[in-house]
Order: sequence, then structure tokens, then C-alpha cells
Amino acid sequence: MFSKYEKLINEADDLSLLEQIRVEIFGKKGILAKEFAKMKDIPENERKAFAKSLNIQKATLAKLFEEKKATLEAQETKKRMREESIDVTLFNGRSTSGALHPINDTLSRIIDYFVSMNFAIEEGPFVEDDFHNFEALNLPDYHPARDMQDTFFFADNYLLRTHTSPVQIRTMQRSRPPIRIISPGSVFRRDFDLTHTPMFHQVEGLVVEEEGRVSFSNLKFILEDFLKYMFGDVEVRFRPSFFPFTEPSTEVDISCIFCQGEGCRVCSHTGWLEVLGAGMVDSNVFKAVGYENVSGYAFGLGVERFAMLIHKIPDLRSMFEGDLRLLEQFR
Ligand code: 2NL
Repeated sequence: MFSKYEKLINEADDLSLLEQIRVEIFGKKGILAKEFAKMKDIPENERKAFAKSLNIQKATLAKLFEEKKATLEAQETKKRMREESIDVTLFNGRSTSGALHPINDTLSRIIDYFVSMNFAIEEGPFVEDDFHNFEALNLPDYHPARDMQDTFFFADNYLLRTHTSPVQIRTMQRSRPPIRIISPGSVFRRDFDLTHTPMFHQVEGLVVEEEGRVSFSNLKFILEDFLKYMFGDVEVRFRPSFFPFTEPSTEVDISCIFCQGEGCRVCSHTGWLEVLGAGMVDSNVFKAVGYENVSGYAFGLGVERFAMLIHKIPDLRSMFEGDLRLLEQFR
């Protein structure tokens, strides 16, 4: 009786057509509703059989409809998957790649050098106490270098470390020679102008061995080799200097990379750029950590200064403003 509708369902080839057919069959004014409405005119003794037959046919149509709907939905999904899929391996001409910040790029190169020379990397807390930041480094209470440091203090003599030396002090306290470490990290001083920011980065190095096994010439060799690795073919010179924590002490210059030593504004017409401080560890420092019969050398450098020289950056403050126009130049 409903074979016409069975055929319609079977032949439907998209979901919106199937929906129209559903309304025609199962809707309020649909064919089934019309058939059921005839019930009231059917003699009582035939009514039950009529209803039963109609319900069976309704169920048949419903089953046919649901199966068709499932088939068409599956087809539709497959088609959408095909049309909407994206090939993520396709080249996008508008894409951009990230890059290391010039400070991290410089720091990575410094670390690579010293790791290749068998130095281990040590880190320590930013908040330090007076002993590890000053006292143990031969900077007693009355020492003028403490004023010069311009330290950020907390209560109870805690402070933000002004150099990474406290890391070396802690390493010496917790282990025994031989020691061969660098300590890269953030340091803090109350200073803010063209060439100073209140937070900056330092790398210090420390080598300690049994007495007599390490000398100033070892220090000279490694720093000269390191500076040639960082700056290429430059002249290196060692000037006598003074630090409370080393004796003897030296400041290390390279020939100016902007004028090849001819003299220019960057090197104040001297032909030289100061890049490192170093020396043999002062015996008072060893005393403070309880070491006897040892010798060692130490050095310290500012990462920002290296980054500024390598990347020719005139204003240090621009390094910490996160301005994309600047950072994009280092991609
Ligand atoms: C500079 C100079 C220097 C050190 C840092 C050091 C650490 C210990 C013992 C002895 Cl635990 N010395 N560090 C030594 C000489 C120089 O830094 O101009 N830094 C930017």
C-alpha cells in the first residue's frame, strides 16, 4: 500500500530531500496521519486488524527511513571530511619563525664554548645572604666595593645577588676540588641608564685544583681561546687590575671589532674594548670556604655587553622592552 513511499525513500539521494519525504509520510498532515484518521469510519470488528496492519507498515517505513538517513549522513560526513581537510604540510608563505633573543643567543654560545672545555654548569638562588654575596668574597662590612655595588636589600640582610659569585661559593662549600664550573644567570644592581639595567646576566667561571696544578697561564690560554671563539680574529690583551676576590687580577681587552683597533667612538679612540675581568682566586676566598693547599682561577663577564658588541646594539634598555620591531631584526 505504501510501496510508493518505500520507493521514494530508497531513491532519495540527499538529506534535505529525505527530510521532505519524512514530513510527507510521518508529519502531522502526512500520509500515515491520514490513514490513521480513517480508523473512526472502520467497523468496530475490523478496527483492530486495520490498526495492526497500519502499525506494521509504519514500522517498516520508519526502519527504512532510519537506515537511509544513516547512510546519507555517513556519505555527507565523508564528503565534508574530504572538502574541509587541511594539508598542514603545505608551505605557508606568510608564516614566520621564532628566534632566540640576542641575550639568550649570546649566552648559548658562551655556554657552548665552556661546555666544550669540560666546564660544568652550576646555578643558585637569586635571593642571597650577606655571607655568600660579599663576606666570602673578601668584601668585609666596611669595604667600599659594597657601596659601589648598589645592592637591592631585603630585611634581615637578605639581598638580590649582585654577581653570580655566590654560586661558586656554594659549590665550593658543598664539594671538593677539582672544581671546573661556570655559573650563568641573572644578577641585580640599582643602576639604570644607556649601558645599565637593574637586572642583567653574568657568566662567571671557577677552576680549583690541588695547589700548583693550575696557574695564571692556564687562565690566559682559556680566555684568549674563548674570546677568539666569540669574536673571531681579534687581538687579546691582559691589563693588570684589582678585584677583592682575586690576586693577581686582570682586565681583558679585545681589539675593537668596529674599527679593527684604528680608534672609533665605541672604543673611545683607544682601539680596545674591555670584555672580561679575571684573576687567581684570593687566598681569603679559599679561607672563607675552608679550603687549604689549593690554587684556582676565576673570571667574570657581562652577557649583555657581549650581546651588544656581537649584534651592534647601541642602547641596552631596548633589550628588555620586548618590542617586536627590535626582536624581528634578530630572526
Ligand atoms: C667582571 C669581573 C670577576 C670573579 C669575577 C670570582 C669568583 C670567586 C672567586 C674569585 Cl668565587 N673570583 N669571580 C673574578 C674576577 C673577576 O668578574 O668584570 N665581571 C663582569
